[in-house]
Amino acid sequence: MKPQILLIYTGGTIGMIKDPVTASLQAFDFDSLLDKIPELNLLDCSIDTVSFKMPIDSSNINPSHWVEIATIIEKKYAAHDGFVVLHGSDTMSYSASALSFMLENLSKPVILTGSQLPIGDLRTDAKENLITAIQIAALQNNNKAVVKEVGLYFEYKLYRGNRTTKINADYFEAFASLNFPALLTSGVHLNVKHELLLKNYSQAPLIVHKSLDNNVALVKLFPGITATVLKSILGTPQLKAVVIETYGSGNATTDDWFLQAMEDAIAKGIYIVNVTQCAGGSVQMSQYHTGKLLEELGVISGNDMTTESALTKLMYMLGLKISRKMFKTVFETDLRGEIS
Ligand code: ASN
Repeated sequence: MKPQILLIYTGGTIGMIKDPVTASLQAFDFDSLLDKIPELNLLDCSIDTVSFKMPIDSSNINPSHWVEIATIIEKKYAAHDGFVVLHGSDTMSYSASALSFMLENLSKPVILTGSQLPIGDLRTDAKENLITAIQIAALQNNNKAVVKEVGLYFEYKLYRGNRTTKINADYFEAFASLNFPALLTSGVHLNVKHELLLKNYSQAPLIVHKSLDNNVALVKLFPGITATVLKSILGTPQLKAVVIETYGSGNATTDDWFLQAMEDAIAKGIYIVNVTQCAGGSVQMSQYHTGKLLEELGVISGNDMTTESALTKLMYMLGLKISRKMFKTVFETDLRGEIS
């Protein structure tokens, strides 16, 4: 039997057209999108489609949309062999990361893709991205899915979704996964790096976690950041966790006001996660004195996680209501291939 693939359309440039009056790009309906790619009929799989009622530019994505996508996957899980999520590129890495945590025991592919140019554009990158993403979602070995995780396919490469970051607003090669190699490259053949794929040997059923707590914040350090700015963020009502993008291998200023602000926040019960603002590499707080002080205060290490992954992992873990005693240990544990 041909693999049965579900295409979930959320919006993004891939399905946009130019507004004739304003010349800005706007989402349009999914059926018109499919009409633009008759090649889909040539693929060796059956394709079902479902679309957001109102397709959106991915800058408008929020956790409720992640719940919507995860719920569609949950409802259609038994009847389909793989899922392709068409998504705007701007926040695709956040959505891929969030979905990776929300979908526990995944044993089928969930591949996010989109494009930099609309599908109707003469030079579009949408067709290759979409067609290959569907082929990847349909890949099987002895009737079992080859990919059993949330991936992001863009410009000839499949990445682990929660390792990606959008790095370019113009180039077709819009994503990078600096701390983990591509899972598959597309050339004349699809070259799968089987040894890198998540294995999921357990026969456990899919668990879909839909409770996400977004009482989180992100602070990027820069030389000159003031105590007022930092304290105002840390004083946000209901704030439960903060990702701090530090320098290099997890270093920050050792000024008293900064360390005091960290200590006060932690004493109030706010979790502080340290990720590096470098595009690649890992936090190792014990390497320099300027990181060691943070470690001693109880700051959680984000290791080599992306900011997107750290933020969404926090939302997921806060939603799970993990105990204060266990939170640091669980956060620093690799749950879905997000940490090396
Ligand atoms: N603004 C668009 C989006 O993220 C960008 C894109 O899809 N290339 O929805």
